[in-house]
Amino acid sequence: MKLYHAPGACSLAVHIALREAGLPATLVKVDLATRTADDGQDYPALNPKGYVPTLVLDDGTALTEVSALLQYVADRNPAAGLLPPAGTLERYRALEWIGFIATEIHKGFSPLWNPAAHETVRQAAIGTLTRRFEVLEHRLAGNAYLAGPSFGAADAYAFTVMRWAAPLGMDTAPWPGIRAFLDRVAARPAVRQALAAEGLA
Ligand SMILES: N[C@@H](CCC(=O)N[C@@H](CS)C(=O)NCC(=O)O)C(=O)O
Repeated sequence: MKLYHAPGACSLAVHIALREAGLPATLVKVDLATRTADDGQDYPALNPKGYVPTLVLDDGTALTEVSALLQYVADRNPAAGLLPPAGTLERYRALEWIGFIATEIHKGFSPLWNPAAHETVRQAAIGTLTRRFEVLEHRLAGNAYLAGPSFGAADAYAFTVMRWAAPLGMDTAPWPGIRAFLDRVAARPAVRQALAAEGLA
């Protein structure tokens, strides 16, 4: 497989999941400003959405969207325990967290990434994200991981997007559960390897 990614972007969640699942994948860096890929691939032709991540399977099929890719990776190696079996309530609970992270937190950060965003828009985004962070904090105050007793796909995604908070001006000091979660996940060997491979260690 090949993972088209940008260092530290949401593609990191899929990268972590691949390493946690022990699935080999070649990393290909994409320059998001120019939409060019390091391997010379015409990236918009591969993924007309233009953004990362794209996972190219061994038969050449391109799959996109973090939520779908996390499920794909988890299902390639169920023994890694990244997601509970399909059809179980635990699976839906994990998908509930992945959906929350994707739509409420990942996309909630969008105005903070936009240098042209007006200050009122930025402050509104910070207000909404603060309320979403409270949901995470409530869960993580008494639980090591989001969707179950052990690390899973939702945690890879939450770790990835919550890393953006401090650099985007949202100090995580008010949320000790989130801070401890970030430290806990960052200490995992697969996560350390993923961060190092993306030049983020
Ligand atoms: N819905 C997409 C969102 C992906 C996304 O937001 N990718 C960002 C990086 S985190 C990106 O590539 N942005 C550049 C762009 O949109 O042009 C997914 O879940 O995969």
